[in-house]
Amino acid sequence: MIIYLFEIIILCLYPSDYMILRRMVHTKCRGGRYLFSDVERLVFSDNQVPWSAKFVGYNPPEYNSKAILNKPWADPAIDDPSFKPKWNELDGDVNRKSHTGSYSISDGRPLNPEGRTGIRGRGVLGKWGPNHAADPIVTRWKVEDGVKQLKNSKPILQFCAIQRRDCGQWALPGGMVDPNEQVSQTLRREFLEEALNSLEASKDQSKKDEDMIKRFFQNGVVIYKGYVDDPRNTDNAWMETVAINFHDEDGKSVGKFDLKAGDDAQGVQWMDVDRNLDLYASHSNFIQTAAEKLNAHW
Ligand code: RP5
Repeated sequence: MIIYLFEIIILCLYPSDYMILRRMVHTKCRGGRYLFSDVERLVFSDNQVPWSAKFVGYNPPEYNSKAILNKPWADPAIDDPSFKPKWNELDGDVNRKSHTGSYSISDGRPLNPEGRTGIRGRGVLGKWGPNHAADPIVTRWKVEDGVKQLKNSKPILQFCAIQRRDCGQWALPGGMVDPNEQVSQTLRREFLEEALNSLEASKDQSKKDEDMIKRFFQNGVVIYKGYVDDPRNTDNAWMETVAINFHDEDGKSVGKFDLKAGDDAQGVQWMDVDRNLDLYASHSNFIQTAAEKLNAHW
């Protein structure tokens, strides 16, 4: 009740601070050097994040990585005369709609729906505007000698974590939704590639894994759909995801599989779920929601 009253007071007195309180985003894509570059993000205070907040002379540096130029999965440069994107729409094979609703366009560029990031351009991201991903949260209970392990009287959940090759951080085995791909396909493909190394498995093994994952991934619970606080986000390009929990209650399907890192992952493990997790982007928040839904220790 006290927290509720506090929120109402902040909402009435300081609307832009209230937005920050509710969203808790833009911590990982603000300040410091932009990934794989020597460009420093412009530094500013939390209440200057929303576009609605006044920021006289806001003029952040521009960064567009050369590594994505002419890649088949990437958009052309924003000023390429042949580039005529349909913002906020399904643009041919490319989904330019945002889970967050309609985003604004300013000077011909999409504007990050969660506000300023201190850098313009699209950084290392392939698409201007939303870049869509999908994250499988594969969980099982922590069991030792046949006994479910508890902490503070609640069972300990474990999830399948991968170590990202690009930054070394632990994360969910998610990935980008390919053009024309269904989210359900992306979830299966990314899990097979990153956590079961399907790209290097024998044909037989691959087939077995695929069948098992197809069955196991039939019943998922949507944990999150929306904007991701990803360190690659800029003022004009950002990550969005759909995170789905697939839980192996008795540990007899995916839970008993030997995990093997592959593709963009350099490590993989069953990781204990706990509030001290420090994962890539907003992944700790997704895990917290999954733990709460399963009434697990957090
Ligand atoms: C995050 O980036 C998403 O939550 C997803 O886990 C990931 C997708 O990007 P890549 O792993 O393909 O680089 O924002």
